[in-house]
Amino acid sequence: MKTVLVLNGPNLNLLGTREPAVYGSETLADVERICQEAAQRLGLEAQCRQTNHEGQLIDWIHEAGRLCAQGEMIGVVLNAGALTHTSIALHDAIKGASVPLIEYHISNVHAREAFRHTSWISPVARAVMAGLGVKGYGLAITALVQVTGAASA
Ligand code: CA2
Repeated sequence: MKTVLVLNGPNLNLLGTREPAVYGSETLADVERICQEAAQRLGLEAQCRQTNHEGQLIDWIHEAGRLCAQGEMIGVVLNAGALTHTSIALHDAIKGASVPLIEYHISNVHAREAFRHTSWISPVARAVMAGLGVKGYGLAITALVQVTGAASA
């Protein structure tokens, strides 16, 4: 069975503990359940990981590039948190790994502060989705299958 990698960056381990008006009351564990269910419906296995460290995200993206090249993984759903708005290193990693990637944000970043309107991920993402809450992770997995033409196996 092919896999899909779901990566969450800095502070997303705090989901459900603060700022419910912005991010909802669901936790990271709920996100992982949503991803597993969506992947299962599509004949995939979801691997969900969270880190507060930029370098760890970069290492995982490199690994995903190798697994995609081997046909074992269909791509990545990435919520890079605030690194979205700052990290040229993540931009370079995604470009270098040639990995199909959907950029996802729980909140509608374009309806928030101006500094959240810029993304270093968007230019190297296959698609960008935002503002659909935690259920959006499942929609992003479905979108990744559609844009990559990945058949379930
Ligand atoms: O909307 C999103 O998913 C974001 O990627 C979340 C990031 C933010 O910096 C981006 O602009 C948009 C922040 C993640 C922090 O998550 C928290 C969740 C609950 C409590 C505190 C932080």
